[in-house]
Amino acid sequence: MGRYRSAASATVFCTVTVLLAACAGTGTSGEPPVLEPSGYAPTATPDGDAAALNDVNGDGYADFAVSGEWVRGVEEEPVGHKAVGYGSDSGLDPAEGTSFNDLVPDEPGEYGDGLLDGTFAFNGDVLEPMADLDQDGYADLVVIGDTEQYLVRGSEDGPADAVALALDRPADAVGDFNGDGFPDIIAAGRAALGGAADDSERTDREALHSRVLYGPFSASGEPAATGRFDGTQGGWVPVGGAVAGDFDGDGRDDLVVFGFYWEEDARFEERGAPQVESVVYFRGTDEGMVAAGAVQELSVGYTGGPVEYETGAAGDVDGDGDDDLIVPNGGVFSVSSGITVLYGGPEGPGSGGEKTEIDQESPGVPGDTEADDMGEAADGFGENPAVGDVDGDGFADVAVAAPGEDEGRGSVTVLRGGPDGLSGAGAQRIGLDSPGVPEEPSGGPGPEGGDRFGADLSLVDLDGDGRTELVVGAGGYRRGTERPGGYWVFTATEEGPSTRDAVFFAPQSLGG
Ligand SMILES: [Ca+2]
Ligand SMILES: [Ca+2]
Ligand SMILES: [Ca+2]
Ligand SMILES: [Ca+2]
Repeated sequence: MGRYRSAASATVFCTVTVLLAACAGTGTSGEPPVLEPSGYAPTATPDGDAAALNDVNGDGYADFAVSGEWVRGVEEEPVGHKAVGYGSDSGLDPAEGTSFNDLVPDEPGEYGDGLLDGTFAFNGDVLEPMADLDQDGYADLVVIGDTEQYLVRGSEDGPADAVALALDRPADAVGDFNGDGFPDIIAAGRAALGGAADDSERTDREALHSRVLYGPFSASGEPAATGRFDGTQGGWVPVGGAVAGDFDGDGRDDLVVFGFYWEEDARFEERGAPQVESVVYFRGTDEGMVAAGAVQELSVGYTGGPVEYETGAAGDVDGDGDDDLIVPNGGVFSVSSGITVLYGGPEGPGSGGEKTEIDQESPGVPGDTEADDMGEAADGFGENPAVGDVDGDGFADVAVAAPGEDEGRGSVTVLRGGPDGLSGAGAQRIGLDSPGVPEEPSGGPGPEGGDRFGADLSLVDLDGDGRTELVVGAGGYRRGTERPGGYWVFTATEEGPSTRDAVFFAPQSLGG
């Protein structure tokens, strides 16, 4: 995130997806870049700490949120579960979590349809990072719904209360978009709004514009100011997702918006739609979000067929001070077959040097490139990218999933950043079959599907040592006849995430 810069000579920035504690460290001239927070205006944190990103209970350690639904069996309603687990000097203790199911209304059915019986589905309806939006020293959670968004306020005891935000559409990203040091919220205009796709009679296309709620927020959820920008290209391009990061390195977060539309959609022709682009860059400025053109390497424009990209992640993998954009080479209608890294620069993503593409065949990338019964293309290598500094060298690293690998058992690969950007050199693969991973592989082929290890992924410094732990979710993880799903926390060492002393918990057991 743009405002997280070193107080010393190092010029490495953190991003919204790099968690605060990942930025902890001491910058010293002449040494490799070290990440240090000096970002959001100092607040009255209990321990005097300047920032509280992801620290929901204000104890100085970043925390982790679980959000999803569980279907126990046939004809049973899905049960939602939202909880926070807390970091500490020894990492995350699943027994200490707090659920906040009672603070926000359920949206039953939205994610439950199509779930396998007895499976856990991650629905990702809590925005990352968890930032201190009301500036009381505790990170807060933004819970996303179709038409209602909630600010769940942190406290010494974790999630304390929830207030509704004045936002009638799904929130997409948290970042400091106007550079005043206070985190803001953007709702770009998610596909749920309809847009061109299902609203042929709509005349008020301005109503489909993207919204910005500028912080700081009051205790009752009132933003300091609000703004709008045309993130939906006149309402014609519903949004599949958005990634925030300071791609031009000016200290304000920017936004890459991923369109969600079909080029073949007849309405584009019939109703006289303008030329549209699938992936667009918006620059954060003092005056609001300003359209700065298509992301050329990704945009399929008006004639490129169905949009292939879902969303990605942002982080400074080459340590030059500009956030870089990491995107799976796949999308809503196809599994990923690798990732593309577009380096940040003065003109945004793609203007900071030649792009990097990494797949399972790239030098240094370990793992199974043999096709199984479902075919190698079903691996989905590159999905769910997460950014953090796993080895504490000051360069952001990237974890990606291949949830379909090995007939659905799944795996996770950690790729290292460095002065030349992201590469396969030194990459690590972790799966349920890796030595030392607690709990045995349970899934595999068959109509019930596999574990899908890597279906959820985060890099977060839970023990505050400057290296981000790897947190992996597997929604299909089975115990006996049920699939409660599972999470594993792999502690980061100087060599990166280690399977030694890994912690396992079932998602719905966090916080009781
Ligand atoms: Ca904490
Ligand atoms: Ca707060
Ligand atoms: Ca910027
Ligand atoms: Ca960079």
